[in-house]
Amino acid sequence: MIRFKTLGQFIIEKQAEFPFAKGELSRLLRDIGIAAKVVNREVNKAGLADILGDYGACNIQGEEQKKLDVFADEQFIDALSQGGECCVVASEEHDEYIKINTAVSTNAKYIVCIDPLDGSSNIDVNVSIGTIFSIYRRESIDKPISASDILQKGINQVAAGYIVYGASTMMVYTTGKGVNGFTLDPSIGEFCLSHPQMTINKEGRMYSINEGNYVHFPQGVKNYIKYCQEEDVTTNRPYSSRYIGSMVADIHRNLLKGGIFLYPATAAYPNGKLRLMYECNPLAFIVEQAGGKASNGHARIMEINPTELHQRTPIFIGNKNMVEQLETMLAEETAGV
Ligand code: P6P
Repeated sequence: MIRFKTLGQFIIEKQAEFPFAKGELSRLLRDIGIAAKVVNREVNKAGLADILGDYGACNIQGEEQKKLDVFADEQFIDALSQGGECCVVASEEHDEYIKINTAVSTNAKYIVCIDPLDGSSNIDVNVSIGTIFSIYRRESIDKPISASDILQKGINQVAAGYIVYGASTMMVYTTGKGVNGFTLDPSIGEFCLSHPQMTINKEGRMYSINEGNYVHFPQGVKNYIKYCQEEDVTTNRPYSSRYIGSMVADIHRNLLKGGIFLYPATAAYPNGKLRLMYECNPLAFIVEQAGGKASNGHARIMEINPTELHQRTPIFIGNKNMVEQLETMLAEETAGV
């Protein structure tokens, strides 16, 4: 007897909340869950199989592709192509978006932006890594697919989620009606509902930032780091610094325990390092649905108007009060306070 509701059961149950749903989004989410299980199997044995080490090719980011990166990309694209509910996949691993030209997908109405394996530099040191996905509806099935179908603001997302391959493997997603987390039970090969209606812990006491870039941070960010480190019992400071270097793992921890994740502009990444379409927007959707906030320092992440597929943005995401404190300090810096 399975004690927990499986992902498949949950999706079908929730589908009823969408009166005009015909099951396409349900099937799309299930397709993603299937690919996640296949990727999870390979991630779990990465140290054994000959899939460690650099693949040799480089992606558009100029980052060497680890073999697991490429494997994960293939698995998600294959699952989405087979499923028939997705007409375009925009992946971190491909310079251009990919039109799914199978007979069943030509009229599919969903577009998936995906980072198949984020944090892949952590693979070889056995640190948690993740998949991040964002789902949009194409503008119209009556006209050929174009960039405007893909380059949509984050507020247009139909659904978003991540899979974190860690001590356990979890899939967390939202369709705009709250956030739910599913833990993979390897004994039955099913994602089971383990974290219903996730909300970000009200008392955020953790800040996540790569302080190695400190000298290049905007002064407002430096002021905020100092604020986090000051003694003040009335506001539970100093906070704790926690940084994994894998965005999904850092955000997942902050979602459960409360906290703020910061990736400002740096010398190496003057526009920020993290990508808007398949990292920041989906995680912003999830964190906002869990009661948090996601900003580029002065504007809502999900209101940013995309101009190119792999564009980057600074991101400050987590507890609303923590993000707003950071935004205040950035504004004071701009105003020369
Ligand atoms: P840094 C991983 O490479 C990644 O894209 C995110 O998962 C992570 O948050 C960030 O980069 C870490 O970047 O510069 O601190 O190593």
